[in-house]
Amino acid sequence: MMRVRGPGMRAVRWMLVGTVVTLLSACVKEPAPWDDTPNNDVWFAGGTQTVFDQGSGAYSQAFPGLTAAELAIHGTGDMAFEATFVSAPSPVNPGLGPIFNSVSCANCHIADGRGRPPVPGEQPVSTLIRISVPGSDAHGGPTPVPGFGGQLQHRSIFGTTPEALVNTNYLEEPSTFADGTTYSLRRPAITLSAAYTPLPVDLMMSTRLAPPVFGLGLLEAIPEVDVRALADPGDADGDGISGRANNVWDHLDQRYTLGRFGWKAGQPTLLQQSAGAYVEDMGITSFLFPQESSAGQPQHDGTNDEPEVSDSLLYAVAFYVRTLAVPARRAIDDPQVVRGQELFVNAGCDRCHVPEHRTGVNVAFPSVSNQRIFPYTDLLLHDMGPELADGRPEFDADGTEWRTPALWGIGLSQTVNGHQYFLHDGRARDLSEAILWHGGEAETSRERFRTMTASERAALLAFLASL
Ligand code: HEC
Ligand code: HEC
Ligand SMILES: [Ca+2]
Ligand SMILES: [Ca+2]
Ligand SMILES: [Ca+2]
Repeated sequence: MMRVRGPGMRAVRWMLVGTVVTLLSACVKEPAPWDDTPNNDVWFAGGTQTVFDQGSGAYSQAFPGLTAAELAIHGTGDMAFEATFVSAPSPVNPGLGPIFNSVSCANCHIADGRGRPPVPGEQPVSTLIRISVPGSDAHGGPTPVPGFGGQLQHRSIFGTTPEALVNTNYLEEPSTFADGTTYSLRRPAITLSAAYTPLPVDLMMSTRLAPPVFGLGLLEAIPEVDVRALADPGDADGDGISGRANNVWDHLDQRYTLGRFGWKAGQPTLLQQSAGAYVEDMGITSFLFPQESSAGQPQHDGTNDEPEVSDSLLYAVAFYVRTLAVPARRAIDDPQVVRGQELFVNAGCDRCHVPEHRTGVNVAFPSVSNQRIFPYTDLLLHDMGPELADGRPEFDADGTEWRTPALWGIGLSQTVNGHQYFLHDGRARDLSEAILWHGGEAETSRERFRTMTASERAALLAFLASL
C-alpha cells in the first residue's frame, strides 16, 4: 500500500534504496539519492515497485510497498504458484488432469521467469501448443478443434490417453550481417503424432513459450485509453508501423475489453489468465472456468468435484503475479549502454517497444497507482512478417500478429533462467537472434541492426542487457 508521504519521507526512502543498491551491487553504479535529474527515474523500471535483486531471485520479489496483509496474500499465492498438483483422490492439491501440460505454474514459469523450448526428441516441458480450426467462436475467439479443444494436452493421468504427442525439430538457416559476419537462425518444425483420434486437416497450431510473470500488475494498470492512443491501425503517420489493439472476451465482466496478456494479447486480466492456465495447462477447474478442458472427450473423468481450485486460491495466485516487482536497471551510465540506447531509438525499436508509461489511479489497489514505469512495450499487436507468423488468429490478432513483449528485466534472463531463448516459441538462442527474426512492420528496424557495425551491434545488445 502507498502511504501519503511528505518530501522528507520520500528522501529517506530514496536514501534507503540507495544504501541497499550499494550493499547489493558493489560493481554497479547506483543513482545518488540527491540526484533528481530526470534520468534518475530510469533506474526504477517498475516505479516504486522496483527491487535491487540482480541474482537468480530477481523476478521473484514481492512489491516492496505491500502491507503485511497484502504480503500474506502474496505468500499464499506464491505457494499456490509452486504447488504440484496430483490426480484425485488426494488430500493435497488434487484435481490434476485428466489431461494436462504441466503439474504446476512454476514448472513452466521457472523462477517466475521464462520457460525453455524442448530439444529435439523431448516432449514439451515449459511450452504449450494452442490449436484451432478456421472461423471464430461465439465471442470472436478461436474455434476449438472438435475432440481437442483450444489447446493440445500432451500428458494425462494414469489410465487415460494424452491428446497427442509433440515432435520438435529445428532447421538451421545460415545468413550474414552486412559486414560479412555470419550467423544462423533455427526455424522450428513441429509436428504432432499419436493423436488419440484423427486431427482435422485444417488444424492451426501455435507454439507458445512460458513468458516471465513479473511486473504484470503494473502492465494491467496502464489505462486502456493510453494503450489505444498508441494504436495506428492504418499507419496514418506513415512510419511503416501500425499497431492494433486486441479486443477479447472478459468472462468475469461478460464484455469485450482490451487484451493485454499472452503472446497475442488474448487475455484481458491476470485473473482470467490464471484461471485459464489452471484449466487448460493443468486440468484444474475454477469458478471462472468450471468445465474440464476434456469435457465431451473420452478422457473426461465425469467426476463432480468442480471447482477444483477454491475462489480464494485463484484470487491469491492472480494477486501473486500482480504483485511481483520489477528488477532495477543496471549500468545505465556505462558509455556503451548510452550509445546502445541511441541506436535502439535510431533503429526505431522504441516505436513498438515503447519505453515509458504512467499507470492510472487504481482506488482498490494503490500499489500500482500513478507509477512511472519503463516496460518497453506498447501492448499492441504488430505484423511481424511471414517468418514469425503462426497463421492462427486469436480474437482480433491475425496469423501474422504478435503483441510487443515487455523488455524490462530481459538482461537478467541468463542469470535467472540459465538460458537466452526468446520469442513466442523460444526459437531465438540469444538477443541478437531475437532481433534478426523481426520482419513485417519491424523489417526496417531489423535491417538497421543487420547493417550496423560490430561495435554498434555490441552496444545495442549491451543496452538490452542493462534492462
Ligand atoms: C504448460 C506451461 C504453463 C503452465 C503450467 C502455466 N503457464 Fe502461464 N503461461 C504459459 C504460456 C505458454 C503463456 C503464454 C500464453 C499465450 O501466449 O497465450 C503463459 C502466460 C501466462 C501469463 C501472462 C504473461 C504475460 O506476460 O502475458 C500469466 C500471468 C501466467 N501465465 C500465469 C500462470 C499461472 C498463475 C499458472 C498456474 C495456475 C500458469 N501460468 C501455468 C505457460 C504455462
Ligand atoms: C513493429 C514492432 C517492433 C519493432 C519495431 C521492434 N520489435 Fe522487438 N518485438 C516485437 C514483437 C511483436 C516481438 C515478439 C515476436 C515474437 O515473439 O514472435 C518482439 C520481440 C523482441 C525481443 C524478444 C523478447 C522476448 O521476450 O522474447 C527482443 C529482444 C526485441 N524484440 C528487441 C527489439 C529491438 C532491439 C528492436 C530494434 C532493432 C525491435 N525489437 C524492434 C515488436 C517490435
Ligand atoms: Ca481436473
Ligand atoms: Ca485439449
Ligand atoms: Ca505508424
